Amino acid sequence: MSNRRNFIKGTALGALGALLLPKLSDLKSSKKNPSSSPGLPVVISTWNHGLPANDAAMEVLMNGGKSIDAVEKGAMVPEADPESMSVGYGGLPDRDGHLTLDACIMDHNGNCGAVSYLEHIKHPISVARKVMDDTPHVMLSGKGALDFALSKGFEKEDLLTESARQKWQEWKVESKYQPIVNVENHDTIGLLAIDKNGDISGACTTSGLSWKMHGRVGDSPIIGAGMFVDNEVGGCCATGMGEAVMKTLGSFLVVELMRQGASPQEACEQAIARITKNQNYKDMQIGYLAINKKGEHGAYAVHPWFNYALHQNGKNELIDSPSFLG
Ligand code: SD4
Repeated sequence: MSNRRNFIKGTALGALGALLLPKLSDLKSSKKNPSSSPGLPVVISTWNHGLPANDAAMEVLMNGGKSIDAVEKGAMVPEADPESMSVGYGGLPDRDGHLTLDACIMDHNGNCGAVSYLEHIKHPISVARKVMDDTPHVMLSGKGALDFALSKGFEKEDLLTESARQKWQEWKVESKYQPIVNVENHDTIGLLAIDKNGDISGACTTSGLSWKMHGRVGDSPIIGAGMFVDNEVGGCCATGMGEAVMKTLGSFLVVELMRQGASPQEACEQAIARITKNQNYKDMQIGYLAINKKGEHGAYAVHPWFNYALHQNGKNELIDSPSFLG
C-alpha cells in the first residue's frame, strides 16, 4: 500500500506540482514574518480552540510519542467540546438539520485517511485514522463511513446539541443560503505537529460550513486541500471557505512552494494570492497555517481576524495572523 502511495506521490502529484508552481524568483517577499525561533517538538493549530488541542498534542510529544498520535489526540479535544460550534459534537448542522462531519489525517510516511459526510460519530478524526490504518483506502463517506465506524466499535450518538438545534431553528426563519464571513461559520481545527524524531503529521476536522446544502463536503477531508504533509518539506492546513481552498488545492500548494524554497510565511501568502487573484474574496475568509521541517511556521489569511495557537519552546500562545486585507 505505502509503495503505491509513494509512487503516486512521486509521479502524478510531483508532475502536477511542477506545472502549477511559480518560479522561486516570482515569490514576493513576505510583508510580515511571524516565524519564531524554531524548536522541536512543536504543535501548531488553527483558532483559539487550538490552545487546549495543542496541550493535549504536546503531552503526547513530550512523552516521546509520535506526531500522528499527537495530532489525533489534539483534534479530539474540540471534537468533544460542545462549545466548539464548527467541530464534532455541538457543531452547527446543514440547512436540513443534519450534522455532517469531515476529517482527515496524514503521517510522516505519506499515509493518510479521511471521512466525509459522516453523521453520529463524535470523533471523525479517529475514524479517519482507522481508515488509514485498517483499510487499503484513503476516504470513506456517508453511510459507508458510519457503518465502518460502527464496525470498529465507535458509538452512534446524537451530536446535535440543544443550542445548535436552536440556532438552526432561528436560521430557518429566513433560511438565507449565503455563507458569509464570520467567526462562527469558519472554525475548523487543523493541527500540524513535529515530534522529537523530526517527523511531521497533520490532522483536520470540522462540521463544515453551517447551513450548507445537504450533501456538501468541503476542503477539510480532502488530502492536499484542507491539509497536507510531506516529511521532507513540512505541512499545511486550511480553514475558511472550503470551496476556495479546493479550487486551488491550497495545502498541497503551500507545501510544494516550500519545497521550492519558500518560507512557510511566503508560501501561505502565495496560496492566498492564488485565491484573491481570481475569486471574489471580499465575502469569504480563508486562512493557511504552515510549518517547515525546521519547525519554522507561517500563517496568512484573507481577512484580519484569523488566529492560531503555537506550542513551541515550552510556551502555548495564541497569535494573530497577518492578512491580505489588513
Ligand atoms: C469547510 N473549511 O467546510 C471548512 C470550514 C471551515 O473553519 O474551515 N471552518 O469549508
